[in-house]
Amino acid sequence: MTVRAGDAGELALLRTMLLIRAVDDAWGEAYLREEIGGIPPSLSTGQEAVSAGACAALDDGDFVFTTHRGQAPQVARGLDPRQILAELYCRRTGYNKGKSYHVTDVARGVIGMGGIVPAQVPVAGGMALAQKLRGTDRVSLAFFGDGASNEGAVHETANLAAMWTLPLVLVCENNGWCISQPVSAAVKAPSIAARAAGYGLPGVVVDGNDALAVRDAVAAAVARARTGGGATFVEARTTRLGGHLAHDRQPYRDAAELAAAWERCPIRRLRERLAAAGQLDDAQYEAMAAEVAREVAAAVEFARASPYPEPGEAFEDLWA
Ligand SMILES: Cc1ncc(C[n+]2csc(CCOP(=O)(O)OP(=O)(O)O)c2C)c(N)n1
Repeated sequence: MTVRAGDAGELALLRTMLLIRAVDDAWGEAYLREEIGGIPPSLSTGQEAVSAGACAALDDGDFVFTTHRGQAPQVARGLDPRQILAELYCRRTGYNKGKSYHVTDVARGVIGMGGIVPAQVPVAGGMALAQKLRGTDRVSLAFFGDGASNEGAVHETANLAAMWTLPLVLVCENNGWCISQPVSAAVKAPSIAARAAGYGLPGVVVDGNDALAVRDAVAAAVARARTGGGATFVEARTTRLGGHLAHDRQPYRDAAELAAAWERCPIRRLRERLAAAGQLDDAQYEAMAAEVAREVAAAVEFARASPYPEPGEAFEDLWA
């Protein structure tokens, strides 16, 4: 099977989700082994369908703006796991030459990753405005969390996107948690997407553990944006399975709730769906998973074998 990240078919979506999880696992394990330091990894375990589905709805040349949980969309956009992991290992062969921890690949439309909640959303709006003023048909997509959805920058961006009919897709990745605060303690309304009406935008709620449903909902929003219809607010409901960061053992979480959430694992779900449709048997799944594991193991070795940047390089590639 030769499916690659960036393809929109069902098998490709499954492989993308497996690759996202494997890259995340490799990063988290490297941190817990103290092989890499810095801020603990923010992983997307359980949320893979949101990035895989949403990015599958984009074309080459479109733009993606990611959160602190940025590895999933980077992988889904087809970035090279070797260069992603090299960046996370702070090596010179990484996407940002090992100097930033924040993966950027302008050629693939991945415009950095934001540690400041939700600073990437107005920047995505700015990119959408730039594309509109230049007369291109490129679409910008901003991911942000349920916690971020309560911040002013999201509201300001959504309002301007509506006023200026911007080619923007706002994807609220509602994983149920803002660190240790459940969304029910931060959002009174039954739906975050319902806020879209207040901006004059369409709002859509989609099952964020169903990669095909996410792909189709975002594809509709992308088509609307690309043809001059303006922005859409998509709320993809999923569940964070791991801790907020890799070292978080989630003592604040109910064991039964977490166990039930694992039952909804998006990878397992798509695998079972494809198996039921006769498109994937156990041997084919195992072969796909093994191939992904080999790719990520090789990426880890590539990162480990790569040199660190020289101290003086800290003063290169600066832009202000
Ligand atoms: C402006 C700002 N405030 C607080 C933080 C600390 N912080 C980092 S991640 C995070 C939680 C964000 O929750 P959510 O938007 O739901 O995204 P999730 O972590 O669930 O993916 C917070 C509060 C930050 N990075 N930036």
